[in-house]
Amino acid sequence: MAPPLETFESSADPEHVIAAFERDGGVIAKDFLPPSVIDTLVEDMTPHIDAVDWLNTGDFDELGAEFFGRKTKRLHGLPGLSPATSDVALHPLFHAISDATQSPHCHGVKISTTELMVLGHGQQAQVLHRDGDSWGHFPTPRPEILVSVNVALTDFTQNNGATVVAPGSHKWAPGREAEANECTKALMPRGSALLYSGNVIHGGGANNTDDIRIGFYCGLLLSWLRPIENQLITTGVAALQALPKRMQELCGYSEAGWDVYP
Ligand SMILES: O=C(O)CCC(=O)C(=O)O
Repeated sequence: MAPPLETFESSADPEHVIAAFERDGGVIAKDFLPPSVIDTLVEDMTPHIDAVDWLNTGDFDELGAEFFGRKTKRLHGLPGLSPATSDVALHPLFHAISDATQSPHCHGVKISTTELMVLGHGQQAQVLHRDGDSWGHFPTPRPEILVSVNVALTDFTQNNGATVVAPGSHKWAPGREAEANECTKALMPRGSALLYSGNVIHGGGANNTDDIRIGFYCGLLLSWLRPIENQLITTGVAALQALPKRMQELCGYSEAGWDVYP
């Protein structure tokens, strides 16, 4: 196993967090959100989790089922399911990392997708991958097109599916794959968050417990790339209109792009 990702207090000097993020391709932020917000997110999401089946998000071929997980539930349109989604998407540390690593390449960012990732008993380890490969026209190593956060709504443990990360792999030459001894698990208590580069190799871990593991994902994408999720459809215009203005902009609910310019 590789050494663990560096863990910071969420109140740490962003410069130190950014330096570790740039070095390793990911960091863990302790107490990313207060317990009351985590409680609200869990409370708001639970009926929606209960309402869907495993592998709920599509009509998958074998490859898709394997990748998205036969014992995984995925929910989208999260701003419409919980207003506390804004606490994740607007988090100052998330934006400090995004600003530092993405602003050289754009005049703003948009949410690529919001996704609740619920791993159930028996979910196998996911194929390791780079999220940035969704915009595969850019060969690796490439600029920081996507900065992601995965907030632990449950503990992320050795056995319940903590995200597996290959530190440093955001800088690897194309074609290099991660060996097991080059990976580490993002072990973290509920309320903490994994912040990671769209270029770092990672994947959901195996859940060998009877409990579910819930990760709350949000990605910030260079504004000139097309988000994976269309929030106008998944969240819906009425719910978007109730959000703070900055959140609306991040969700693409704005008349045009110029209002995101500094
Ligand atoms: O579940 C996780 O921790 C990560 C999942 C993931 O990387 C993905 O679905 O792209």
